[in-house]
Amino acid sequence: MLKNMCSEDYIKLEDEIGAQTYSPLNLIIERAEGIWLYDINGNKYLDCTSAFSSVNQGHCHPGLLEVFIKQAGEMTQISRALRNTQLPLFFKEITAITGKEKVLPMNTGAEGVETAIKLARKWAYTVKGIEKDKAEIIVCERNFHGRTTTVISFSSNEAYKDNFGPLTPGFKIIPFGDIKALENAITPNTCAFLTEPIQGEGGVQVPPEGFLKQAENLCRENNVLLMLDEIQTGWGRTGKMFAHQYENVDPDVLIVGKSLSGGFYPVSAVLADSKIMDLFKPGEHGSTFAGNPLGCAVARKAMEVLQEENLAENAATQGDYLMEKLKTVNNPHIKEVRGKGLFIAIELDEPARPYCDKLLEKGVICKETQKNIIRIAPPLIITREQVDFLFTNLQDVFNR
Ligand code: IF1
Repeated sequence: MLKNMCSEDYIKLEDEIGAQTYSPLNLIIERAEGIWLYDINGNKYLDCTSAFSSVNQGHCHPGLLEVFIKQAGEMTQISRALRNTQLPLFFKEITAITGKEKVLPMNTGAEGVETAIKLARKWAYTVKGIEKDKAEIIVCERNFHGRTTTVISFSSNEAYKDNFGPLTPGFKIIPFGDIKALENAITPNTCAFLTEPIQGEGGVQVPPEGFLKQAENLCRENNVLLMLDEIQTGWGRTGKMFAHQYENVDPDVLIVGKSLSGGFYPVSAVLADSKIMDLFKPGEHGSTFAGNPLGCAVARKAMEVLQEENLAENAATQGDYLMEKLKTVNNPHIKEVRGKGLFIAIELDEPARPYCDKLLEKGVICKETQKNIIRIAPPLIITREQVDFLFTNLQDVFNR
């Protein structure tokens, strides 16, 4: 670190040398703990982003730190060319918590989605009997599943695709939550329906009650795999361990990431039962760091923390409480308050960024999405009094 660097020095350095793929808030954070972030000027902020929902357990969870340090001192990465003491235990624990028979570990969410697409296509050709290279996957408008070239190929956001062609074919887009559209989109070549149970980047879009269960039934009737991306909705965020549990849905393929490691290490995974996962043969898929012992050790502890601290239940309790209070805010620019658990959005009829800037002045960090939506997703450890602090500031900003 250059001696006595000020905010401007950090910003200048980052912006001069880094690819400009984000427009971050001009805060230089130097410490994070629990629900709090601290900048280099000694200011303290309540983090309502949870680092894109990757620290549901709270920043720098002490139990995770202890496991991270211990494992880092013994063995961090040895590749899947060898076996290690952490991987099978991670496999046992993540299949138990998700209720699926088999698991394929990866690193990022996008890699998990890519893995699921490969699995669905292999199932299409070797099990369903779809003609080679004709398999179709149905996805939803306003989906967000990652930034790789195949994944952006099925984005409905032109800005995510423009200048990145040629795009990967084999995807159909339907309106999110529209069961009739899903039924009409299914053809004999359809191998899977891929969706987020609640769309995150799309603006915390909650589908109509029963949509997921109807989609599951349609998929079963038409021999189509239901693949759920719970990378953001998973790990307690919506008030249950997984959002699909609200409708007692059992996806054929489940994709998880983000808070699977509590923010200590990129860990993602694809889960499915044997009849699907066993289609992958040695040499057909992999990744240098996937399944590494450090990531596995942290992920095991991250899942344990979620369960031992009842964080899904806390998300339900505090989220319901906050949602009810937000619905009492009387501001003509608020179009809707929606969400589940601590996955909440305030939709406005005007840009959201000015509201986020005012919240920042009050020590609350919220991120806008889709320009007019404020997303509120604090770590799931938030207490009732901290929710009251958050609400008081939201109320002040909306009552100006
Ligand atoms: C960015 C936010 C978005 C995701 C779902 C897969 C992935 C993500 C449902 C890919 C990633 C991140 C990526 C980040 C913005 C952020 C985000 F809502 F969480 F804020 F986009 F919606 N499926 N979401 O939400 O996982 O490869 O990133 O590990 O790219 O700007 P990844």
